[in-house]
Amino acid sequence: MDDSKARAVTSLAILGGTPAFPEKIHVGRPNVGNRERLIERINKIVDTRYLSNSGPFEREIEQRICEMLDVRYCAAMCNATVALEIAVRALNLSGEILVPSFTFVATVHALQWQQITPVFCDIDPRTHNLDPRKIERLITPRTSGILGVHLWGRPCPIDELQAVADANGLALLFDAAHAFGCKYGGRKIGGFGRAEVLSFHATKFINAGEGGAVVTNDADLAARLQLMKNFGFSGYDNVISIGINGKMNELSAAMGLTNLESVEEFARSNRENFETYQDHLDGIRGLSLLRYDERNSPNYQYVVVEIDARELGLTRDQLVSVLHAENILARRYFYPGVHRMEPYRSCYPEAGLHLPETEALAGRILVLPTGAAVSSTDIQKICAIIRFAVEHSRKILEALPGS
Ligand code: T4K
Repeated sequence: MDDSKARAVTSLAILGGTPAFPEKIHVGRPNVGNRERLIERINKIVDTRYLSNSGPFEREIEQRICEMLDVRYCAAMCNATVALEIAVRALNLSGEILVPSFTFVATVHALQWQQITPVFCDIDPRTHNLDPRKIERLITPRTSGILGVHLWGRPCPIDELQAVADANGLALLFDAAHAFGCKYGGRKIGGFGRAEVLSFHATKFINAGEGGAVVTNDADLAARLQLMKNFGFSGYDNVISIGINGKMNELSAAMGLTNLESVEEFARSNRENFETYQDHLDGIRGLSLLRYDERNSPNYQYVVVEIDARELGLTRDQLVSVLHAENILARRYFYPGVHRMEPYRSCYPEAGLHLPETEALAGRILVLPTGAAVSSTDIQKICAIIRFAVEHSRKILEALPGS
């Protein structure tokens, strides 16, 4: 793509050219650590025939997470969605919980699944996180908590949210699915609020294939979490509470432990990728790369750009079409906002009226491929395609069917 001047716009795959990448380039390609270490652990699992139910690796990963995040207790679970459900249940929350709509749908499903009404609060367009100035007016006598999401690993305004929670007697908890290893005010994410929920899904910074965890400094809560994730069993034949199957199996724990050993390497390669994007997208008017604050030790798992269609000459969705045709599977996370997905769209048809920033942002955001499996050369090629498409936006629009 260096020969952008000489190239004809019809060489773009969307206009009939050959895709720039023969294989699809994904946003969520998993980071995988040392293969030998993983196989060693898997061999151990097979040798001992201990596959699940408080196995040694599940226990070890809980301990390891506590050490790494400076928290007292960790309950490893099968995924973050179930972990969120168990957390709100163990905290005895009910009625209504304030939550952003600009998040992955699982954050909100976890509440609805527990028959708790999600009350959507708008975000601050600068941070993409809950806007604490908009929280208070949404509190009603039925409100029991606030569920903040550290979106893209950038921490919520935790102090402000905690102040609102304290003033109104609400539980504050966090969906920290994106924020493993990140900090707020010099402290690691994990120890804030009543509890924080981590995801170890394949696409996350640290993955266990599928996995999640609830971390907390509250000993009673931690005991309830351990009970609830294991059907309420307290020893053989002794069920002492409601529970579900939320356990992390040994294969997942083995994968998670192995990947935790590579946390620094993943952070480094994500950061290098981010910097390559930064260098090569620089100066494209109408496209701005979401910045991370180094003081918060970001994990750079998400490379997010915001599109101003008027300046760029292409809408976000037109750019997505250009990229997808080239086999670059950029994603529109978290379009169109949870309030516009079912069942929320039908249950709360008016919600959008109070979410102007969420609605606007959901139309502007694009997430680009990164992770250890995406090379610097790939990224340079992706950026060159974006630049080329933007330079030729008018011709692309003229040539596109229906224009
Ligand atoms: N809270 C927040 C804020 C979250 O973002 C999430 C999950 C959760 C809670 C719930 O956590 P978990 O219950 O999942 O632990 C993906 C992930 O499935 C989801 O975990 C994640 N957020 C969300 C942001 O992204 P999709 O629908 O985009 O998944 P999918 O299958 O399209 O995968 C994304 C890309 O990754 C694909 O283009 C292919 C690639 N990929 C995916 C997998 C699974 C691979 O290359 N290899 C793989 O193994 O939701």
